[in-house]
Amino acid sequence: MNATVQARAAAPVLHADPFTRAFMDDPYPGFAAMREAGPVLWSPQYECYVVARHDDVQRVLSEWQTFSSAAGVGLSNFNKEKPWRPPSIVLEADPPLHTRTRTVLARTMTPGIVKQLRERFEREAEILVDRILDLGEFDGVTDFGELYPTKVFPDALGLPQQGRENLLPYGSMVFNSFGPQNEFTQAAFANADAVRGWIMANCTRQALTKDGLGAIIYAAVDSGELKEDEAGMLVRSFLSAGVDTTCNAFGNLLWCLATHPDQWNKLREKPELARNAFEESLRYEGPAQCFFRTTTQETEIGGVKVGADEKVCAFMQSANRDSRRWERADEFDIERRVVGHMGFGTGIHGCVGQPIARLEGEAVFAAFARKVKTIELAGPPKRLYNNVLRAFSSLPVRVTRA
Ligand code: OVV
Repeated sequence: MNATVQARAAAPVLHADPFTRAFMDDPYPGFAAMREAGPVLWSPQYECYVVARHDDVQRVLSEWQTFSSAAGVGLSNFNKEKPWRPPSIVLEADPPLHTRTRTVLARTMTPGIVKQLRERFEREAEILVDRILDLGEFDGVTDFGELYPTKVFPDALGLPQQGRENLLPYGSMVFNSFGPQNEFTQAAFANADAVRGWIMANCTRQALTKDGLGAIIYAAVDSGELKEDEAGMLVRSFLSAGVDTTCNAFGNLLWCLATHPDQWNKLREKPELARNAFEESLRYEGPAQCFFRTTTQETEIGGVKVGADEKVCAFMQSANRDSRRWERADEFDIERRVVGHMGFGTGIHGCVGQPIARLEGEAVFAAFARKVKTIELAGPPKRLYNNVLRAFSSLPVRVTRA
């Protein structure tokens, strides 16, 4: 037995398959079992390590020197397998490349810019909530969760109106591709060429307006910080990471409110809790379940040896429910002190778009809290199966006006 094989054999075995419908229908018992089994597990099925406790997830996502992103942040190891698209120059990159690209992205999300966007985002939030109140009974995914982030964010970026229906299919391709090649990936890639073609064509300088966030990225070409094709790649990152995630976060929080009347009442009484309610929903039912890293050298996790060039899957959603870290981990509590959740990840790759995601969440759910009197499920929700995203495909909801 060589050292790698020996190390693998020393870790407790993960028997469950997290990338199945059965697991996704109710992942929490599976996550609890992972956390109980040890600080790090070995999945013989996927030939990767798995961490599921809060402290270990936090460490794997923070220690970028040991847990690299450059070989991809999905199961596929780019040192051994060809990526399906040119790797992201921010997500699938380590410093120093990551530092340079992230700096430019962060420039589009400053407090000053968020302040400028706020008025528009709040206006659109009112329109959205009025529309569902007119409907009375509506689908929390197609009439609510998907509508707002596919409008306000592309508008802010400066993306053309035409073809925006490609955004969610692209998100589905991107997030499924972080998992194994299975039925979900296959379905997501059914129309891949057309979707990818539209995305690439609309990341160019010519496609974008002169006054959006995209233009700020292209300004970094003019100042010599980026090459022209790198700017296009960073716009692609916005489109990959910024739409599907927020859509699903909205659906998930709506479900939380419809199924936790005590929390809904609290929010209705105090609409200023909207921001923290959104944050708590990212802990309790976060849209991004996991990301992978690749070890750059031999290391250990909780005393268990892990070899070099091994894939490690960090289950953020399990960290969010770890009772080692959270009191009443499985309770949805919109007044909870929720800092430290892993819904946005953490470390140098922690979500760069979180100021805009929070702005969207706060705008919509504050308007919701002010205008809605009652909310309840109007039928059984249906799950959307995605290797990395936790989401509904359908969420029948009934509301009445305040
Ligand atoms: C965080 C995230 C998710 C998906 C894609 C990307 C980033 C990207 O940079 O392409």
